[in-house]
Amino acid sequence: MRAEVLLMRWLRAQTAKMRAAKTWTAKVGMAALAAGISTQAFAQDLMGQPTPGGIGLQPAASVLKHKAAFFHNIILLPIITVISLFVLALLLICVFRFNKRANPTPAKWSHNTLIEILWTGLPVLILMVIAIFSFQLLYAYHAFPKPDLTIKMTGYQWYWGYEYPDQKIPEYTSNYLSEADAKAKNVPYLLATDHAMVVPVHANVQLLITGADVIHDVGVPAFGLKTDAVPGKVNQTWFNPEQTGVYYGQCDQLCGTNHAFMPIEIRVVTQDEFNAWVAQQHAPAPAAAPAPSAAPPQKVAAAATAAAH
Ligand SMILES: [Cu+2]
Repeated sequence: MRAEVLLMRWLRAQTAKMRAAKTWTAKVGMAALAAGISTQAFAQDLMGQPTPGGIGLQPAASVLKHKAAFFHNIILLPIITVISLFVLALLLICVFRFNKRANPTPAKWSHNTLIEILWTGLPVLILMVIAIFSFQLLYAYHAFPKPDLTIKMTGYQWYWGYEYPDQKIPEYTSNYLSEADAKAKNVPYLLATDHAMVVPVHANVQLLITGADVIHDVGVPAFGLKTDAVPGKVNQTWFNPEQTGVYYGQCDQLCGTNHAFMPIEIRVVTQDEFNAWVAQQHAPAPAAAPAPSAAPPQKVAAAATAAAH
């Protein structure tokens, strides 16, 4: 944290100096530094939701996401960067050393066995390295641990339904909050919902995912989830939330006009809070379906909104 503050101060001082200089190179440098400063300003990514101006992946809140972030940040990104710089260097060499002026009489030879072996062999090796880590990640996604909780998740045009078969909680629907409601509750519009999915922290949550009408997709970046909800088929995925909080996701498969209006809100609570929430679901009406700490809108109201869509 301290180092970040010092770095920002230094960047600001440099920007001021360059502004004073006013040369062409100074202007380019200034733009780069300004970009650096704005990245610094947004470096603190929000947990469970997108950060304005943020770059990179959302912070991880489950083991799968940690693995996915490692694969992206440590394996793929460096390889892509090195390859891009290498190709750029080759291009620049061609442009500057072998143009008509610099190289008026080109060599006549063609074919070089060593280089041909290298440019076939090296890419194969690089792909094999990527494949090893890629398959590890794929296996991790499919190594389902013994579930502590099972939730059936159904995608509808355009909202989600959550059912807890083992807790005998029948399906309730989850709709996005209007802009006014979201503002009033100080929650992100088009991410917050009226009825969140509620899960206990440190539990293996098994999601059984299906679609009721067209193909939807469960995308929750903080947990590394991205699984299609296909009509007539049940797909399975899992996550184990590492800390309590609210995590937002969206439908990740273009599913019709209101595709952007079916967010996913997952509320991770303590085991006690979860038990209390389950008990509340079984309480006689009218105190139906309030998520902890969220204002308790009625199940009936949600169903009505859903029907209106
Ligand atoms: Cu959808």
